[in-house]
Amino acid sequence: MTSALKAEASTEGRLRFPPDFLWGAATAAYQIEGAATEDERTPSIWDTFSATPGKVRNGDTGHVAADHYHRCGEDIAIMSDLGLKAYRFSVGWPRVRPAGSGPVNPAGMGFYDRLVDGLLAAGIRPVLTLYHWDLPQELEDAGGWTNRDTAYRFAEYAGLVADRLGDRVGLWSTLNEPWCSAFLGYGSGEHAPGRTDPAAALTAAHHLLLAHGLGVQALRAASLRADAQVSLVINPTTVRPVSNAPGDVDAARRIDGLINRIFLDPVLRGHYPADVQADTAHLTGWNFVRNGDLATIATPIDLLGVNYYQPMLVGAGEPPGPVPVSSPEAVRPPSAWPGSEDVRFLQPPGPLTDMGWSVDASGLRELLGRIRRDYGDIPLVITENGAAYADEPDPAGEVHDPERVRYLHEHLTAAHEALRDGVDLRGYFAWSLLDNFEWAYGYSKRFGIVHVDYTTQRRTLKDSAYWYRDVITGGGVPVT
Ligand code: IFM
Repeated sequence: MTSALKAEASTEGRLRFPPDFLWGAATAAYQIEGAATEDERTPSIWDTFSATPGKVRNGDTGHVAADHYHRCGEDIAIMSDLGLKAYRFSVGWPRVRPAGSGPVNPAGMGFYDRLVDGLLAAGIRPVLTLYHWDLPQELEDAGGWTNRDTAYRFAEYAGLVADRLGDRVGLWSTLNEPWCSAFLGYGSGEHAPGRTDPAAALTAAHHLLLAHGLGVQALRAASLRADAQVSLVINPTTVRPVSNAPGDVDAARRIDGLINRIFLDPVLRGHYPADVQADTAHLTGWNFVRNGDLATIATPIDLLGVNYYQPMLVGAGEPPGPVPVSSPEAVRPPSAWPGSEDVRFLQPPGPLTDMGWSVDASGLRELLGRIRRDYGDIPLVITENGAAYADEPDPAGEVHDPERVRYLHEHLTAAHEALRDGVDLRGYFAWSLLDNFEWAYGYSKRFGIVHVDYTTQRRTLKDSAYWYRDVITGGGVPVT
């Protein structure tokens, strides 16, 4: 039976999802673990970046974060209480292979070994991402993702983790959001390592893709479970032109190329989009692409992970009229978009989250449908979706977050619509399980469905966590 047929509205007023739908929540190593110098872990580019004055709000770092390294038992108990079927986490490369190459660090690997065993004991499926932005600093010192060699180091690391955890982890992702690693890390400099060179950003994007392809091959060569699935997680989005004027439509084409097709085309079709290469030809000759690379990058995957937060609205030139002014936090600086620096980013309609991101679930349904239409029936998982709001406990110690409940409700409804449209959607992961280190925003933004008091490390389930538990255990999303 197809997913579309299995997704039905129930008579009890709930949108029902397929019985084997993967209900989960996600985190990432640097954002929650802390213990940055323990057990032989060495610095990552995010340790260096966050220690650099002016790079992260309030000078925050991931040194302690949500102290998950020491509290993972408590956090698994919370997941269990929420009824989660799956937990998506990332492995810290500098923790398990401190210098980025060389021998495995038994203590660091031991942490993930215990985490995986703890999850399985609680009946929660581990979903492992190998790289969520914490490149070992030693590799950055050798050129980071602009150095082709980093892709080969990644593949070695992937094989080592798979050799150790492959008997128990069934769902693997190579990279999380390579767009951010490449274009925010090497283009706009908002993320580690903070470089601001558009050609370097494109070079990094290619080497990340190469790392993905080599990583898929290394995983398949390792002793994974027979039913293991391998995926890539990207952050594609729906890009809309502000009008049908040719300049605006062309701006949407260019941004769509740089955030969507630059990853989807090589991975799922085996070539780079010709228009993206033409748009950026004045910046780089693309001679970092070697014979055979695209075949490696297109090594088949079993699933595609989609992280969705908001759609984009773009135009060209001067505003044609009373177009709303972008929230300064809603869009990335032009330097994140090589070859499209003159594109105007506008505030899409809809309420805003605490990040200044617009709430528009129609963009999710449209995105999933578009991937299916343009790239075929590859199974999809929503590997991140969620919203930041300024939540704090009330005097009774409860955390009421009605905006997040509404956000999750609207986006899960859109996910259900996508299923009914025929999209082969296999799961949904709320971002995030816990409040955490939100990169350049430090601890100023709270994405968790579980509140973290960073002074006491006390965890408090927010209303959204109770709501999500009801969705998982109660048979679907309530129809309101
Ligand atoms: O916190 C991040 C996460 O690390 C990657 N995806 C987007 C989230 C919210 O910005």
